[in-house]
Amino acid sequence: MDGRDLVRSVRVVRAVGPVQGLRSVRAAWRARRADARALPRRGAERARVPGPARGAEPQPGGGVIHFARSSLRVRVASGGAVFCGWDGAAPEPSYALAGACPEPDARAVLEPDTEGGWRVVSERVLVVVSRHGAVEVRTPGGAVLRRELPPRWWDRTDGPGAEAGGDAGRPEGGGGSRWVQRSEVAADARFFGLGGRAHGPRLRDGAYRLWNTDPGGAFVPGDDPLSLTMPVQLVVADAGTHLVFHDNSWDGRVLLREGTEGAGSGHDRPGACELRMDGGPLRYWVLAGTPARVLQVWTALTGAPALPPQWALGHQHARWGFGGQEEVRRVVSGYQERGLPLSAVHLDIDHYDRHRVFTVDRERYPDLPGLARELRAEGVRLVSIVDPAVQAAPGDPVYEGGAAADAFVRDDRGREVRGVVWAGESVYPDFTEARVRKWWGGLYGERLAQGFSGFWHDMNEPVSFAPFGAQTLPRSARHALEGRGGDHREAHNVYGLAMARAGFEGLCELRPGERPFLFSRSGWAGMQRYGGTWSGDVATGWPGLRASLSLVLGLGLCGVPYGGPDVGGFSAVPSGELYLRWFQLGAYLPLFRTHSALWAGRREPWEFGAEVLEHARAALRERQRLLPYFGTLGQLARLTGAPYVRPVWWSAPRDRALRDCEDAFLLGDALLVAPALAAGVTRRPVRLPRGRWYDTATGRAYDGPGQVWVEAPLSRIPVLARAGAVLPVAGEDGGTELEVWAPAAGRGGSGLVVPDAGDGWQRPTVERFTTRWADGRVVVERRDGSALGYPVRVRGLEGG
Ligand code: NBV
Repeated sequence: MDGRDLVRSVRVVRAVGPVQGLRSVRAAWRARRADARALPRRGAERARVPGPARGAEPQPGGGVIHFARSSLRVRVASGGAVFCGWDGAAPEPSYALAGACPEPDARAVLEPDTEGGWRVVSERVLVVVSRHGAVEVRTPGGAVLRRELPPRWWDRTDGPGAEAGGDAGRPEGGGGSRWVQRSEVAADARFFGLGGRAHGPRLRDGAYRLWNTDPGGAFVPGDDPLSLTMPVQLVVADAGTHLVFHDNSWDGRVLLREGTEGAGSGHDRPGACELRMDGGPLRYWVLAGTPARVLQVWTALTGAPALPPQWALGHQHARWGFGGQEEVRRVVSGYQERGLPLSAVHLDIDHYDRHRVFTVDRERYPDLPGLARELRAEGVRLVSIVDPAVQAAPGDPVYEGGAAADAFVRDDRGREVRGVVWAGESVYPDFTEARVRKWWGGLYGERLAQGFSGFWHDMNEPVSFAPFGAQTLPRSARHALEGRGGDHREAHNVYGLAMARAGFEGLCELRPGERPFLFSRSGWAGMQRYGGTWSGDVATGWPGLRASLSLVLGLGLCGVPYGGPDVGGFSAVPSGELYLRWFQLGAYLPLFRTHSALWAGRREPWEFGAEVLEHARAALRERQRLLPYFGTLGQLARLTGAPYVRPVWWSAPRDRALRDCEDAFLLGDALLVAPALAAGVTRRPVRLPRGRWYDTATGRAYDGPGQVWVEAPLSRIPVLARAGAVLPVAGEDGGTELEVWAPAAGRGGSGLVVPDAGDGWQRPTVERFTTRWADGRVVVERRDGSALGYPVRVRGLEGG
């Protein structure tokens, strides 16, 4: 035990008390012993590289290239995504892929290249494989997007996976060998993604771990990893944008180094990425094109984002420690009395009976279904936290049910793995098994009967408190992994994803007419199929506010569009100014939720004085007005993969100044939001993409590209509208109207509207509008020529 362990022990004991603290020490020892017993020690290893190419076999979409000591499968799928798999790795099985692997593109062909290499030529990308196994992905025009150097493996020579040279006999996909792959990208490239990172969205030089981790208390930029990592990088360069996804859930590290340009001297240093994995297959996908195109192909590959019900786009208020149903009522009345829109209240673990999942503390919540009904009648839903760990308490129905169903993770000797969480000694469902997901999904019936409408998955990295060692399950813990069998080294990162699947599928069965609303702290590539996410325990403070934006932007680029922070920060009492600035940012993010820790004060907008209340009210009303636009963006995210919240370079990835801009974002196509991210800000610079932009508060017009200074008084954050934009907003009477921003002279504009069709599974209709100047007036029309169907308000005329 070192000093850090000691600090951690104190924290664990403080969190769960001395008895559980002692249990957590025992659990940590057990985990250490199990790992020592069950996992192979790092013994003798032999380094291996592919060696020279020996020949190739064409296959649909590409082919297999044989090297002296490995093989590489290259397959271009319809839609243009390129799959590369070494050592026999195939695209499936995969936790990330949405369903069947896309069909190969029959037109992509494998051909011999110069100097003994091979190439796969397809419509959107060219893949060139050198004689020694370097792989270049190029644009059809020949510009190199990414160069992967030949990989290197370390094969065990004294146990499973030991082998002589050659590809034969090696476990499919490379099994347990460690491996490293280095790649180069253009000198001007910028890296984004890797899941939720607090110090982005631009990922600077450094090491990023791929291991979902509860940071254990509040996190700040620089803390890494957090709860939601994924091996997905979006790389943006002048030559083009590409996404690379290493489909491997094992622990790993990504080392990034941005390149440098030699100012025309010809001495550019390329950007570099090194991926080191502790095991698992070496297989990856590369998707190239514009950012919009890349996200569209990514979404086709890994699944369309679940559409939150309309109410989940309104303001939500959470609290750890409401105290009971009377207080919930008081808070809701507080919102109503002050004319503050509220759409949901979230109950944390304190509403459980002694912290046990799927129970209710009946003393504090004697009639939860009654409360839910009452609130629902007033337009407010209840959302329940759901933790995966189940208290190992004989007689507890959830525990007994799970034990009878053989649902819990076991160790190498077949005993239940026991960890410690809030409720005490606990067991963990193995969500990597279909029948366990089914059992767990059924438990949401109890939540629905209590009147809950939505679900908030927490602690699903998964967490087990530990004074030393990893705060999770032992790496040797056994998992079904859909029948393939394996251990926690492979299952850890997909645990939250598989839990989300269990909840989502259960809810679909239990309440087939309504779309589930679910968001999850941990997850992995593809989690958007089941729901969204939130920041986790972001530290109260200005750096935490910045981290909030970084997380939402980064995850959007990894295909998870619905997310948001704990407004006000999780960990401490914010100043009125910080709270307000957070609130104003939150109002433009998909999940708009106030939340705090038990000890961190309150987050109701009236707790910070009259001035903050007035400005928070304005932010809430603006959010309410924008709900039809948020609804449209949610539908478009589902249809196209484009996130609600996009970096300002989204449509101009070649604009380097935009690429480096991290303090503003596009909300859909129409709006550019520039939050106040530091104390005392009253004006701020804003980097504009090309075209005319209107300050929505003053109507003043600015012309991009370039940087302008705009007012950012305490009462609001700057929001600019693109000239020619058409967006749906709620009118005074609650009906939808079109807000149209005057196109620049001689130009036109357009916008999409996807009307709210209710909270079920109705197929959306996409309505397209155009706008233009005619005879000195702004004219708005439906693209299909039919009647407009909405009142129109033209803005931006006063700005000139
Ligand atoms: O359930 C309590 C908290 C929750 O409020 C928070 O949002 C989660 O991120 N939870 C973490 C567990 C412990 C936090 C110290």
